[in-house]
Amino acid sequence: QEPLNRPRGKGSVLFVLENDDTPPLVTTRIAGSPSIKLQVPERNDVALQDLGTATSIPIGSAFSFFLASHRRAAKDLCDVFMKTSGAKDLMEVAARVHGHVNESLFIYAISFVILRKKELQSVRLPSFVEVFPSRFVPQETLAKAQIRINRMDPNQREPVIVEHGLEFSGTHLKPEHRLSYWREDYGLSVHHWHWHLIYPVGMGVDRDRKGELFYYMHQQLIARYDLERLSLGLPRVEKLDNWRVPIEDGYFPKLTISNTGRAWGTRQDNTLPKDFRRREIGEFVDITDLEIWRSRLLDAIHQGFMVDRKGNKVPIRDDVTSGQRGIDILAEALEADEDLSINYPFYGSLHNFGHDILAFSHDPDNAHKEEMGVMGDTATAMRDPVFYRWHKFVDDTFQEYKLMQRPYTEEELNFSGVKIEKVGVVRNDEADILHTGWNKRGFEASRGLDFNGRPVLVELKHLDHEPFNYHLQLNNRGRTAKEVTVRVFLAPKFNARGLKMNFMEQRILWAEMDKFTVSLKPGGNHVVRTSKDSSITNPEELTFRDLENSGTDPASPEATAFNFCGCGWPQHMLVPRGRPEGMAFQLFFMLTDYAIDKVTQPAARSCPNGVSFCGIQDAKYPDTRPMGFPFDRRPPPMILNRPVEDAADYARLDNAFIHDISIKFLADELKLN
Ligand code: CUO
Repeated sequence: QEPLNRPRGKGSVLFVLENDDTPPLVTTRIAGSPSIKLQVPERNDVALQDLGTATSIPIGSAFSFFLASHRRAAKDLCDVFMKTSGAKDLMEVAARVHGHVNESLFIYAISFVILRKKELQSVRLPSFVEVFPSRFVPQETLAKAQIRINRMDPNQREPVIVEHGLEFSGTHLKPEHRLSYWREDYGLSVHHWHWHLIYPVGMGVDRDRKGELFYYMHQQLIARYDLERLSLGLPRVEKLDNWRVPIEDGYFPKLTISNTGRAWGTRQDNTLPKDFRRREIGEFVDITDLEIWRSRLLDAIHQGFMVDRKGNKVPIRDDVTSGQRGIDILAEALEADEDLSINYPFYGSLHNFGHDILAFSHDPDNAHKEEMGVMGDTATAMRDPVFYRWHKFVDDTFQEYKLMQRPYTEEELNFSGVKIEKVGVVRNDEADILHTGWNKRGFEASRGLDFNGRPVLVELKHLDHEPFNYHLQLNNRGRTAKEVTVRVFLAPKFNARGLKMNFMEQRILWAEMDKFTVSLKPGGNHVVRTSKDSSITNPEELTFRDLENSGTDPASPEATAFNFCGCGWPQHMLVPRGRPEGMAFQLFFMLTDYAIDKVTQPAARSCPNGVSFCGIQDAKYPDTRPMGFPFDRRPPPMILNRPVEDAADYARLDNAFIHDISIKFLADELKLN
């Protein structure tokens, strides 16, 4: 297919670039102004030599935020875009640059700038799936659509519909293939791309608790991966901490990088990681470097301090009354952000270079002129099984730090005066049994690729669940109203051997389900909360077709509110799969004092959801407790004078509660309304 640049459909694309061959850009309208269709403007004030290193990444090849040289290129292009004023100026400058820089870099930089410029708040980014359909749908499937179009009656205007899933890239011959539907879920990839877009490294972005959120969001991602593995009867993911032995599982993405058709690198089973020597990219790292950095980071963790560039000892602890928590300092050094790391030359760039070594293990020195594997790109990395093994290692290092922290005291865990009397989970009048099954969602491939100007719809299969409500019976024993934070977590009741887990085994499996604030009047309160409002999830992004079908003006506040916030766990992935016969899970509820949890700050531009994993745009993270509280630390030895053995022992406290549920996988298409 030829990449497309012309808009179709009525009124949905208001700013369009007409001159070249990269995907549809952005849909926008400045509030109140009529729609503007932009022809390529002559902008001689933007010279290509002003773009710095932005032109250094070849067109059609992969762009990796894990490579320092690519981050520099992104910074240079973002600087050019940031200097513009207003949507029209940005679009004109973008049009001038468009076609001269790498496509992925271009979309990254445009998205970066739109998210950060106040005057562009009404600009809508199209769904990433519709910008780069070739990153979500195999080349073969797209080619089939093209063949059908070629044979079709030219007068037929009905869209060609192609399906993708449920086998995804695997055959089910290997155990890891059974999880392909999860790893290759479009929503997870879109979330991960957006998360790294709003919390980038090396871009001079110093957001509140950025390092800590890097730890927490990825910790939760691994926990949820394990929930899915246990649902399928697979053991929990194993960390990749020996980089001198072959990696058992290969990965073959079958996707193309951009719309020019170049394929991602593949990795055979049992590939040995090798030193990274890519002269054309200008980056080199040895496995020995990774080992030295890991050793230095572990020294810091166990000694309780890091060493800054001047040789000063900087203590790292989570108990701080001001300044950064230790986890934040440690994570900036481990991820690593070259601007924010306490000592970049000394602690290196362990996590980023790990991605690179794994992304290039099939052709580390470019002998075969192969592209990087999907581990190199934040929009595709989650597809590869090795991603989870790598991030399990990263998380294990953070957990090593967390275990050095003192346990919370009973006083810190308790919140006297409030009591959880009873909880229940209700779905369609049935209590405490959740249902999962398959669903599908349509995206227009013909926005990002040209199928002779004909509409092509791809239907992507995905896991989903029937929505449900939490019912909480809460008692406020005080005389005045009390504001409380309700924290909800989910974990399997039994481990892979079918045994009940102790506190420490289950501790890192607790997946956050929700966190919200309620005001309790004195006495009894019945609180109902829908799963659709979860603090981790994002509503499904609107597609072009959704907008057209609903008759929504794409520039209307309803449309933009849903769309500038691409970050957030996909709503359809909130509930782990469970088992056909039902699988035992536990919900843990805890009430904490909102007066302590509250962050006082001016109202900010806020996304409707996804706050727990994504924070709030241009504002502080809205919870003062360490992320993951109360499961981020070891338990105290005793609660109410009895030893703590498992999570249920926390529920001895009036403000905590544990509740058993079952998750049933229906293995069928869900009937959702
Ligand atoms: Cu999100 Cu490694 O940080 O992929």
